This record gives sequence, C-alpha cells and structure tokens, in this order.
Amino acid sequence: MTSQISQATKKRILSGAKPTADSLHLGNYIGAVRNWVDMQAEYDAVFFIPDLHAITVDFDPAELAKRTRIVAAQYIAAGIDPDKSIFFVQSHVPEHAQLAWALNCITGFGEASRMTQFKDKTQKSGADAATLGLFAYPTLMAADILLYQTDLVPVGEDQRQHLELTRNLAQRFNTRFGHTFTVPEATIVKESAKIYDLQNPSAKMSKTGESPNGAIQLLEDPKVAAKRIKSAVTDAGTEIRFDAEEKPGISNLLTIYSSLTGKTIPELETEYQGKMYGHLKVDLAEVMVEFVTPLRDRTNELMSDPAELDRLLAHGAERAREIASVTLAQVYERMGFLPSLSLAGVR
Ligand code: ATP
Ligand code: LTN
Repeated sequence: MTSQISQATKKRILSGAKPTADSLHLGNYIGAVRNWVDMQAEYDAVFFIPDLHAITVDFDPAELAKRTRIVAAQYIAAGIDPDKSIFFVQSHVPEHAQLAWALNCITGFGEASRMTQFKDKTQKSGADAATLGLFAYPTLMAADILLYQTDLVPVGEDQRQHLELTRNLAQRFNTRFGHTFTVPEATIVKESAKIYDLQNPSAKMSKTGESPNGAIQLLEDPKVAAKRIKSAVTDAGTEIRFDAEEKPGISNLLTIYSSLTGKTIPELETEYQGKMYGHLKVDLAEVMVEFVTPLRDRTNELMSDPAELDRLLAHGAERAREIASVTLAQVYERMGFLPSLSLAGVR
C-alpha cells in the first residue's frame, strides 16, 4: 500500500542514449548514465535505447542489433535496474513512431527547420545528405517523452532546444484537443559533468572524435584505457589546479578523477600540490582500471547470455506499452480518428 502511494507521488523521469557505437564512452557514463542510476530511487524512471533515432544518420544494419544489445548490457552493468526502472528498446514500442506522426502534423515546417542539431548537420554535409527522418528527429523525441507523461528529462545542454519544442507541442496539443500531455521540464546536466576529449580538451569526448585516443570506451581493455589517460594532452606550466580556461587538459583530468572517486576538486588540488602532471596521470590511470574492469566484466557476462538480455528488454517493452498505449489511445480519440475495433470484441 505504502509503496503504491509513493509510486503514485513520485515524479517520472525519462532519458535515453542512442546505440550508435560499439561501446558507451566515459562521457556518456559520467554525463548521463551514472546520474540516471542515482535517480532510480527517487523517481519513477523510464530509460530506453532510441534505436529509431539511430537510423536518422548513416548506419549499418549488420551493426544495429549488436550495438543495441551492447548499450542495453552497459546500462544494466552500470546499475540501471530493470526491476526498478522501465527499461526498453524504442522500436519495440510502436507507439513512439505512431505518436511521432501525429506530432509531425501539428509541427510547423519552419519550426522544425530552426532546430540547431538539424541545421548543424546539414550545414556540415549539405541538405541532400540529410533524410526526412533526421528532420523529424525532434518530433520523435517529443513523442518519446510525451507518451509517458514525463515530468523531468535529464539531458545535456545540446538537447535543450528539443525539450523546448517538446513543451511547445504538448501545450499546443493540450490547447487544441484538450488536456492530454504532462508538460515536461528539462533538467540540464551541469557543465561540471561534461567530459572533454583527452587529445583535444576544447571538444567534448564523443563517439566521433578525431583521435581514438581522445575517448575512453567503457568496453575496451582496461590497459588501453589506462594508456589513454597517461597520454592525455596536458597544458603549459606544471601546477595541478582546476582552471577550465588556462588549463583545460588538467581540469578535465581533475573532473574525471573527482567523478570516479567522489573526492572534490579542491581536495585533489591539495593532494597534488607540488606534484607533477605525471603523478596525477599515473594515479588516475589506476583509478580508471579499477573503474572500467568490473563494468566491462559485468557487461561481457550479460552479453554472453543474449537470450536473457532480450527477455529483460521484452519485459521492459511490455511495461512501457502499458503506459504508452493509454496515451496514444487518448491522442487518437481526441484527434478524431475512427476507433479501430478488435474483431474479437465485436463477435
Ligand atoms: P556522442 O557525442 O558521443 O555521439 P551524443 O550526445 O550525441 O553522444 P548519446 O549517445 O545519445 O548522444 O548521449 C547520451 C548522453 O550522454 C547524453 O545525455 C549526452 O549529453 C551525454 N554525453 C555525451 N557525451 C558527453 C560528454 N563528453 N560529457 C558528458 N556527457 C556526455
Ligand atoms: N536526442 C538524445 C537521445 C534521445 C532522448 C530522447 C533523450 C532520444 N529520445 C528522449 C531524452 C529523452 C541525444 O542525442 N542525447
């Protein structure tokens, strides 16, 4: 009884990370997954793998399913608990694509054209390189969020504009067709949670960084991860102090160190006073090995039993559909679609 009450009063959060690489990287973990793990206790949490979003850019069909399983295993290894949170793959819940279509039809062409993520991508590669799917990326993301009557969406700064569009669409729909959607708030992850490229600390650590040494892939050999820390670009001078402007390389290493150990940056600055950059790197490399090894072992263990992993995802999709189907039925009814009767019910 008590748990039912607390469940009903808990706010709902929702977020996802695309299966577009062979492993999540350290930036994904520190900036996103780790926070989601912490939020599971306090919130009614929905986490999913946006595979429909992954095909809005160039993709390899031979890789997609494999990458989806890897991301799923990494989420669970990092601490997402499929019993606590609803955890599923987007394409397993057809209501996402269905609601996205309805939202496309209340979104202005100009409004969608102003989304910076789309503009940036087309400016780089030209409008012909972009698909209609990429153009509609933000309305599919709005559908992801609105289907679950989400209160809070923890995302990075780059997603703020998509969240604004989602709020506008929810309000527009509610005004035109009657109250249907919760209007969600963005919880933008703090700048301090942003991890930069180890070779180019002015760019964020990313799947698509220029040098493979710039990112720590959570599934790679821990020895390689340690090597990448040791070969990280550092700054002029010798002092170990946090200064994002003057010392972006050292500041990034301090952020990573602090995130993985719980020591504060001032504590680390004191600890490394008078020491050399090399000391910090050797110690952080060790911290990295201790962090990456169990995470990797657990991921590999989960990957060795794909049937069990698929079962967990099927269970998550079932729970997701229970919520999503109710929202979509309301949307269809309010938009005036002719109800589709099941023949079993008519007989
Ligand atoms: P990438 O740049 O590696 O392709 P992304 O931001 O495009 O990642 P996702 O894979 O969907 O897209 O990212 C999942 C989450 O990880 C997002 O919430 C994003 O903000 C976060 N994230 C990605 N890179 C970093 C980083 N370097 N530092 C902190 N958070 C990050
Ligand atoms: N666009 C997001 C991934 C994403 C998402 C969502 C995040 C797709 N649908 C819904 C939060 C809520 C990204 O690139 N990080």
